[in-house]
Amino acid sequence: MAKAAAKLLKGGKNMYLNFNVPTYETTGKPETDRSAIAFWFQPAPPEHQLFRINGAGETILANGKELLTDDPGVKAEGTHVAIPAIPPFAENYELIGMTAYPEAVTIYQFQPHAHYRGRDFMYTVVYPDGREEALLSVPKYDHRWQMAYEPESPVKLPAGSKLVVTAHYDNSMMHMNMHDHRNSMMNMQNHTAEKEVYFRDQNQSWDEMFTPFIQLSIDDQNPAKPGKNGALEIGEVVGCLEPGSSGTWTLSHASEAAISDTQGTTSVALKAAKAKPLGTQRYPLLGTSAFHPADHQWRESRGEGSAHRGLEPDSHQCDVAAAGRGRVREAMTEGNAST
Ligand SMILES: [Cu+2]
Repeated sequence: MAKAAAKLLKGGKNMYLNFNVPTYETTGKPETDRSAIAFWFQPAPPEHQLFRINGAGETILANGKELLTDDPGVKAEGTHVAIPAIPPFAENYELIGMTAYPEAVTIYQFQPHAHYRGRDFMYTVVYPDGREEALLSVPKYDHRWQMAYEPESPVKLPAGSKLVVTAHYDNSMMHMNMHDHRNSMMNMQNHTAEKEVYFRDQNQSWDEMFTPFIQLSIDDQNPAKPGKNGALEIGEVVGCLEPGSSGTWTLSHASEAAISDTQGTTSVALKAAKAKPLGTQRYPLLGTSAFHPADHQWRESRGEGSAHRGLEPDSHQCDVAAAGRGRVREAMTEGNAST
């Protein structure tokens, strides 16, 4: 870990360690614990404080549809939304998470986290100029190894970047056989492909999680001088989703951007967006490739489902072909907040 950044360990009673490993499931018989822990203390105060966060959890889409923060249900651990259960035998349940970063940050480590059904993870950054870069691909995720991946050198995200993480879950017979979980009767009963798998709040390994963790520091944040300096705002616009050539998407007939204090979406906000008059702005949409808009039947199902975060199709109110009307929130930069 770079010496420029370090964790702050406060004294007092609030610190705890959470062991999240399969062997901590009860087996019904006495077991020996051989956990060990070590700390490396910094000889001098670091330049930056290190935080571990769900790096792409502000907006989450399940199988192409954005989850609203006021959807009914228990919020999945580490997220602001209730994630629908994985159906029995589902082989390719897809979750996409994203977070826009209004401030410049540096990423030191990636820790994709799911449970037994987790199959793969892909971390991608969308830079403010629209360039996309794959940061980490874990094609064969294995819950038994809780890997932390460190890039050769820390990854710098300029203010206005967006982190997009795609994960797939496999609840098929084949996948569950591949992972041999015969260490207890309880495990056998719970690790079967015939079950719906829930994203609970407090959960067990046979439940699921979607927490693409990262360890990051905020570039302008100096532990000696707390406070935000020059952060961008999150902007919200309403307009018509319009496909362009070569896979690009534009929000046309769009409103002026309004400042938003959240990246999540509520059903109330979507309703308000629908009632809002259209404008005359045009915004190129960045980072849409992660959503495979065509794969999510945007064109086929307009008027029924949502293919892009915060976009609620309503073709009657947009006079462009194959368009939907929607609401988009992005970190505003000169590049993507102007016409
Ligand atoms: Cu977990």
